Amino acid sequence: MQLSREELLKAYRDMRLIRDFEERLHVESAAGSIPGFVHLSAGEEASAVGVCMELRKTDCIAATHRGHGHALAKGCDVTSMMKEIFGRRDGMCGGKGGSMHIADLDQGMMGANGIVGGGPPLVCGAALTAKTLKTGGVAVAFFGDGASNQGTVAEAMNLACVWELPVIFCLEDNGYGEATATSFAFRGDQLKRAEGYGMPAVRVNGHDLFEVNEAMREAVERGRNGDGPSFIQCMTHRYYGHFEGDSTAYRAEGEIAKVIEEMDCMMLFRKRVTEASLLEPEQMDEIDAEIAGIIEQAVVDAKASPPPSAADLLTDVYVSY
Ligand SMILES: Cc1ncc(C[n+]2csc(CCOP(=O)(O)OP(=O)(O)O)c2C)c(N)n1
Ligand SMILES: [Mg+2]
Repeated sequence: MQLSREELLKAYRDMRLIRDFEERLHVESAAGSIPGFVHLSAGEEASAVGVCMELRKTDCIAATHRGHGHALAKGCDVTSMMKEIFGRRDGMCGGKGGSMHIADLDQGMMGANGIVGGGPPLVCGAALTAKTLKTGGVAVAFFGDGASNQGTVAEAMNLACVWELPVIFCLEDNGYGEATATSFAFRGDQLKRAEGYGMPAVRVNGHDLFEVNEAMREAVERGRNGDGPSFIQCMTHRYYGHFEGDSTAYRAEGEIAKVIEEMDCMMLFRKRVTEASLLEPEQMDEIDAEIAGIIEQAVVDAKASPPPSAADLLTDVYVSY
């Protein structure tokens, strides 16, 4: 099915927003402005956006430790996220969570997660709620190739199949878990593994928004129709190190430069929509300029925002119902 002009513009805008957000954090992190660990998802925009553009606000996602892109694609506020990552009191979680704990339940963003493989069990809960209340909602778990070998992921997949939950398992396979190449950690076939639990599984080019989106449309339809979970393996690459400060000595020389030149998701998208006369280059240039301004302002606002006070340490300790 053809995406509308509005959907295409929104998809490009969201990918640009994530790319600029991450590139700016790369600079700010090197300058020492950001406390704590930062994991960037630049290069992986097409999977976050291609998946989230099919979701309603009330659908839930669980992200990973590399979760900025997922949060932005799900509709989380840019400035509030920037403030959170800078550890400021007005941040999305009061400046107490930082990059790896961004969450906004109003947007269906259940959280980034410092626990690798922590997301899939969480979304089973959200999906069970949707199924029980018959809302027609779905829930998405983003997780990495490293996480895919965690017991939590296996259990979540099995449970989702047995209970026929409307879960979409989105594996972002970027070829590495920290410094370990996937071939050192896994010898099987991800699709066969997912199919073994009893759900349909598909592998897509994670740099191609259209391929990701098509797979997601089918998966969402299954979920909303009560036909249970689905698995999508997005083959992708992260452009920066595992974390900011990583020397990436484990990469071959020129490995990422080649990916950027040959299959960058923004480049592929622009080529596809201009060749097919779906969008004008100028429309995308305008978006680029608009997003550059938004990111600049978000950083200015984050730097001007106060840090949490000592008294804030004693709040958010217990949940109040
Ligand atoms: C339960 C758990 N084990 C180990 C770690 C340390 N750790 C953090 S990120 C990471 C690699 C994750 O790789 P992958 O799932 O492929 O995600 P990617 O970083 O490639 O996006 C590991 C082992 C952790 N945070 N949690
Ligand atoms: Mg990985």
